[in-house]
Amino acid sequence: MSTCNERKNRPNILFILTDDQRFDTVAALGNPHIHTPNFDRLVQEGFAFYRNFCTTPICTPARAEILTGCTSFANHVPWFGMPINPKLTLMPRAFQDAKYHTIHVGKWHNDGHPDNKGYDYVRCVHTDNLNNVTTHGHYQRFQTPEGEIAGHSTELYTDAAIDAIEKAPTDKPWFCYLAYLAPHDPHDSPEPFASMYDPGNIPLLPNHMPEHPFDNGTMVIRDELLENWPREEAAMRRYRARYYGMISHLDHHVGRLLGMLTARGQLDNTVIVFTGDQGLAIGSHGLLGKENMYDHSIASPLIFRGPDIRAGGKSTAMSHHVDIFPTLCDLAGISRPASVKGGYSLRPIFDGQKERVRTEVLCEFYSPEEPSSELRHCQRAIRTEEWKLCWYPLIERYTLFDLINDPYELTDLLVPWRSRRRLALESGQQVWVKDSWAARDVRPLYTDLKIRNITNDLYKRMIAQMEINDDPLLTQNKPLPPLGEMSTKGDKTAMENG
Ligand SMILES: [Ca+2]
Repeated sequence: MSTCNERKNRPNILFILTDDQRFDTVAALGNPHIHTPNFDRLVQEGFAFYRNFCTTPICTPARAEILTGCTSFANHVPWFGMPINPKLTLMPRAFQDAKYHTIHVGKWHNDGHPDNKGYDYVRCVHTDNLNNVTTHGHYQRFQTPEGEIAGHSTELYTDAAIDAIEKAPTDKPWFCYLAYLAPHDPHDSPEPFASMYDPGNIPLLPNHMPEHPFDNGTMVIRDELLENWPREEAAMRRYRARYYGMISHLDHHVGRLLGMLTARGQLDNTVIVFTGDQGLAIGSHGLLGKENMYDHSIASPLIFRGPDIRAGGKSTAMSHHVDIFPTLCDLAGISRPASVKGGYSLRPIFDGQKERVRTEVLCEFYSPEEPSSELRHCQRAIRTEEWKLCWYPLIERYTLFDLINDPYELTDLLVPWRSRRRLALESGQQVWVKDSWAARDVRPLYTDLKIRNITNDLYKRMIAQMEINDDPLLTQNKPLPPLGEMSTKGDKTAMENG
């Protein structure tokens, strides 16, 4: 019985990470156009965060944030191919040190190999720098000690995770990091998922635009070149239908994992975490990829299910990838490594003791214009629960969005009011016009004074967060005040009148 009690106190951990999955691709979280019964079950039996953010919305940095519990600034991974700061303790190492049996299955995409990153058992590493994989899209072939395996990545990784869990030692808990390659492109799910969604029945996203209104510094990155400009409506419906097919296929295999845990009697002693590395535009704002500061790209779903986690709980509080590591330490009852500094345990939110753990999130993007050109800081954003201010240093432009009244980020409140008003009157509906934000003005209309106060407040918060994070842009090209120099007198007057 002592073993039983110990296991009860130290739950198994099944961490499910998907690739490029938007926050709004779970039916139970409000998308009536997608079929995700198993993700829905996790929502119903677990606790869901509506907006979970990363700092840098591409694979390698977002994964480094999860693995280290530190932001891209602290873990030194703002771009592909950069090694994680070696002073930081990785999540699998922390669980291995706490006598967990640690398993990695699937996509790695950080420096080195999971073989020497704190994992006891490793299978189906994509892309394996030990060269035991061949791949054509999602169809992969791996050499394993048990022989060759081949098939769709989602199916292979699920099989490998189930096998690894079934083989895990029974005298200690296990930690399984299962990183799917789906729903990343190419969107080649097998039938019946490939034809599950009729493009004609998929409505355009509310923030569909033929082209992004201005150059954000990352317009010709790989992901943006997968479809033509302007983004044609039929092409975007087709793209999304195939993407949704990938997600429903994933969901089916997550159902197999839940079935395996149930059959083994481990479902109620396992903490299941489901999240994605970052989102994807799939036509929103005229973009296809995730290399931007909009919520569709910086956010992922985040769901926890397990002992001591309130079933059916939901929170609109902002969470962050760097919160996952401390939350899992908390739920497993293991000590948090000293290097895990960027995040907060979300357990007080599960328990109803706190409504939020953070009041703002700083996001960034650092990329070359062309694959071989130099890296440049091209995007920054400060996001609160209500507002988002973005800074594009290459073109010295800001945008401001009201996330409560304009959750699709359609109306840049820093575009001169008359211009927006005229365009809305002319069009009579939400339409896109090059380098304008022609959405109908959200009501109530804002006064210049209110916009000024909010913008200046967000600017100060952005600079403060950049200082906390040692953002190199502060010394290279410090963001200018969005509305010109802020005088103390002007601010005071604004506050008094506001
Ligand atoms: Ca990704």
